[in-house]
Amino acid sequence: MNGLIPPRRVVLSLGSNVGDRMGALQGAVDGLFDAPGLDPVSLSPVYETAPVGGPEQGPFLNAVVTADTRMPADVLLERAQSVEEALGRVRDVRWGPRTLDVDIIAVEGERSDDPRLTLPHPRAHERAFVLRPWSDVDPGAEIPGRGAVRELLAGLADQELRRRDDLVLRV
Ligand code: GSY
Repeated sequence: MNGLIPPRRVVLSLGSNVGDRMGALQGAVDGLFDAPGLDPVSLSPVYETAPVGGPEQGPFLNAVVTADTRMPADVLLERAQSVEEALGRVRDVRWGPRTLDVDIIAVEGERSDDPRLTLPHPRAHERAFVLRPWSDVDPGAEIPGRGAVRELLAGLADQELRRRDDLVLRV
């Protein structure tokens, strides 16, 4: 061993429902991959989704990104948060409208109860806006302790989402 963490597959969820939503998602992709240490594997289609939880608010654009990295999960969290801040994220209301959310959904082989970064994400299994784009890019994906993403998604048919083929994210 050379002391390096071997590369691990990570899954990130992007969401925006304020201002230039597509600009925020593309800005997140640019910010995540501009710095070294995170190698893109796939970008999902973009979905227009009805808000889940929180106060009354406008529809989101959501997408999922998968990547490989040797970064420890806490360093990845710092990257995600600095991208949110760079895109002008203001955190006013819990579960309220936001210019950009970059959530770490899963880090291969890692489970954590740390409230700063719980892995896998504690609510991913009940959110179609995460599971649908994730299953597009990795149809065999599983959430440790929860089950197959495709099966979890089948139980969430009441959550509205519409694929936006006119909007395409690029690395
Ligand atoms: O945690 C992500 C922020 N968020 C979203 C979201 O991204 N999309 C939808 N559809 N609903 C949401 N509720 C919250 S909180």
